[in-house]
Amino acid sequence: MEKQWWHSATIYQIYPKSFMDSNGDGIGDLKGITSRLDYLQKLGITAIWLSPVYKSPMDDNGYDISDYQDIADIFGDMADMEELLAQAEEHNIKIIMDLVVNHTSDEHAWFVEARENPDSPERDYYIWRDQPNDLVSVFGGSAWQYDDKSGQYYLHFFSRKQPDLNWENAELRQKIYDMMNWWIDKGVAGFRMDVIDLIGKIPDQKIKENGPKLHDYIKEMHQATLAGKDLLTVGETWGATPEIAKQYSSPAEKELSMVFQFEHIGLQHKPDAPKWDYIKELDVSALKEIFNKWQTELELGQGWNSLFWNNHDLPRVLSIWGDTGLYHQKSAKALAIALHLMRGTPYIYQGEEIGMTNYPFEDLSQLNDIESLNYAHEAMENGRAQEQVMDSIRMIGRDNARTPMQWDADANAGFSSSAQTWLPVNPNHADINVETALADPDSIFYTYQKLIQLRKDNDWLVDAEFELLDTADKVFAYKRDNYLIVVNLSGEEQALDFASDYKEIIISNTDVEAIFASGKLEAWDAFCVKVE
Ligand code: TEU
Ligand code: CA
Repeated sequence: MEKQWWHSATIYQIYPKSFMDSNGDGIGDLKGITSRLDYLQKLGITAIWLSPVYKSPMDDNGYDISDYQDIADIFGDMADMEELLAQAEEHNIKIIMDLVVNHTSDEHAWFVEARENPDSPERDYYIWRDQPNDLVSVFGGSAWQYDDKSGQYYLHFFSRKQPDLNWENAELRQKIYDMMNWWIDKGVAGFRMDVIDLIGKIPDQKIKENGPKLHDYIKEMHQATLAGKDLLTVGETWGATPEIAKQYSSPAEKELSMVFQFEHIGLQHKPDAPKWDYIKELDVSALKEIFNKWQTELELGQGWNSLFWNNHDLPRVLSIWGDTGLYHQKSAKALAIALHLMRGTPYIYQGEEIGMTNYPFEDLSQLNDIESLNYAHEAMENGRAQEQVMDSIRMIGRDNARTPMQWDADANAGFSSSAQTWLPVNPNHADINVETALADPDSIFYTYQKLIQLRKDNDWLVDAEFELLDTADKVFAYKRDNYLIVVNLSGEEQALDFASDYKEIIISNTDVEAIFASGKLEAWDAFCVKVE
């Protein structure tokens, strides 16, 4: 396999509204990000995945784009974007853009024209039908919206302000490729492709993801934009299996570098139930099985995976699977060690590296996310008690990941000079913040810093086979090359039921010698040792 820069890279996701506010309007912005590059360089990341900063009415916080080649006013302007690219390069950090091309905003010029003028070429960039079928939107209700002007319905898998694009239209596809090339020419290092598995949809047959032409489109896109360039591309593919992941990410297929697959995240809720029916207790055996499957079935040279616990759509992992009390720091390090030493490209979501947690939301007025708000209204109309609804949102709602980054213990966590931040600052910022983390050599931050460095320095992290070890249920242990990784994914003591000698401690959150002496793992113990 030909080694690529992203095989040894760790990527850091920034949600721009929540990272750093430079002008005191309570909303994060591009200048804010630029002002924090020193911090990211210290962490050691190779690239930033920047969630959308394009022009947008912000119905879905920028995942509803009205102009792909312009910047939303709240974030700054194109000069600020160029400055971020230039400054990031100075800091040896690449920028990966979020590519949202399954849908646009209904305020995009294409859709405005399509609606105004049914005879225009743009009409066919979207999907119109005389009658709706029973497809539903991810954000609740029908996936079809009636348009008075033309007397037809248009398709929207997300909000009604996010009309779906019609990838059957070759002219539209070419416009998307031109736009991608325009960004590549500006110096971006790749794209994270939003719900890319939906672009082959056939609504009349109720085919959403993995439509028959999906991979033809991605191959065409690759030839038109990515071919011969040294870019990272990662497709968001919720339902991918290892076989599907190979189609996207095998170098021979000439499609994408890697995928985000969410099989492990599926353990956060009841099977076949909406995510709101969450399960807080981590099923460690099931998690091990899923990791084992992906690590062994997506073979080296046949595809590439990403590794993540968090993103802007998910709860803070410490609040659902880790510990936010006594073992806050230790569980955060344990989860990081468990994940980062597997094969794949790790992604860190802003604040994860300091152990940020869910927000204690009390009522709907504190929320912003369209998904949570639509769910709340729908569930309450169907008779679900408000307290139950709030309980689900508090655990699993997307706003948990989106509260402002906690830079210091000051009033607004150093995020903004305004107290009116667009989402409230978590009250725990007095303890959990960057300043405190940097001052403590034993903090979660330095575990992440070390894991990032290890990945850069060690080829075994890329190449070595993964072997799951047979251990106590709650213990996740694997071997790669001459390295042994052991993590107690629970708050209870566990037996370490295999004897081993070790040569060198690579990373740990505990006293490794004591573990081998006693044969016992304490709560959230985690380490990697060289054994031969
Ligand atoms: O997410 C895809 C998606 O399906 C999510 O809506 C996800 O299912 C849900 O949030 C989990 O609860 C992508 C983006 O990451 C998300 O932020 C956008 O809202 C969505 O696409 C539409 O662009
Ligand atoms: Ca701002």
